[in-house]
Amino acid sequence: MLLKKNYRAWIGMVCMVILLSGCNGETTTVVKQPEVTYFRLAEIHPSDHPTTKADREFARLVEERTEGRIIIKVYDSEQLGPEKAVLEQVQFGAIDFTRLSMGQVAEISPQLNVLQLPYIYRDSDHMWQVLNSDIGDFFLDSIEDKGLIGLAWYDAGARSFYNSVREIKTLSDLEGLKFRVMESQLMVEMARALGASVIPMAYGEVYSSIQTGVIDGAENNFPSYETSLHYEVAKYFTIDEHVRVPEMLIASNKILDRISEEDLAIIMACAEESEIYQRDKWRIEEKESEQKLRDLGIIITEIEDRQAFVEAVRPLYDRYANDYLEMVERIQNMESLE
Ligand code: GTR
Repeated sequence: MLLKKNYRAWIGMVCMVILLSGCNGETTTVVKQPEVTYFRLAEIHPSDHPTTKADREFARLVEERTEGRIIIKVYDSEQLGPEKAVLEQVQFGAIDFTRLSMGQVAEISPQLNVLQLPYIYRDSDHMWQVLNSDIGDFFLDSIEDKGLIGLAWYDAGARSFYNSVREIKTLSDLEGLKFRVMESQLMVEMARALGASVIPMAYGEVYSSIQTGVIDGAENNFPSYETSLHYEVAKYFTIDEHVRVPEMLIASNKILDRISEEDLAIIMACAEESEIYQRDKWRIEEKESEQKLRDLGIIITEIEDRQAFVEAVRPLYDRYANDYLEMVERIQNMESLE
């Protein structure tokens, strides 16, 4: 269809001036107010999370570039529900926009698992090199048959384990500990392959589940660990970086019933701009977050045997990317830009 390619299209006029001639021969000018279309964007993170800031920047750009004709209101902190339910509602069109972890979207579009295989990227620059290539475009467009419009990629750094019990230095330290993972089959199998016990659950339940001892810990990036306050109940953070899960800014294709192709093009351009904004913000705030956590006395441990982690999850490549093994090789061989 439409999408990425069309966004440089001409933007139509906003106001229509209708000249009416009165019976007495005088001319009256009536300015017809443009109609405003309101949309909702669902975000699970709180308002101080770097990704929520990028959602707001996206909404700001859309309002500015459509001269107020389209207003997107950002509902953060899971106000519109957990990610799994939000995804369903976006498919139905009950929610118009969302920013989701690709881990969630991969549950309905399993080809996306290729981009979240454990240790597939060497680092953040490598991941961005892939996301901004034809491979990234292919996967962003690949969710169209699920009623979704992939607008942009956002960064979510690398995910690592944290827990309330002990420092993790080697694979064997994970044994006997129970971790929450995202409601994603790949994430469940990945944590098991590393030797951990696993419970998939919604993000919003993690804090109390650690506090009450239902689980020993979870896994995430520094800004999420910090803004969710999970560090208050799980003070051992291990930098094992087992997976980088890109985030997706998504629209329901039901929005197409309410806006023109020209406005869709504007929205897509704003999404791309917000991607750059988010990536920059992420880079800065991820470091700030790590520093803040260190200052708070969180015990941050580097693993001793990264290669052992890499090898333990290797069998998942065949299970989750069997139809895409050539693409996986292309990804792995892609040079980082910086
Ligand atoms: C965060 C991600 C969220 C959500 C959360 C989780 O890093 O930004 O979209 O997936 O992790 O673990 O549920």
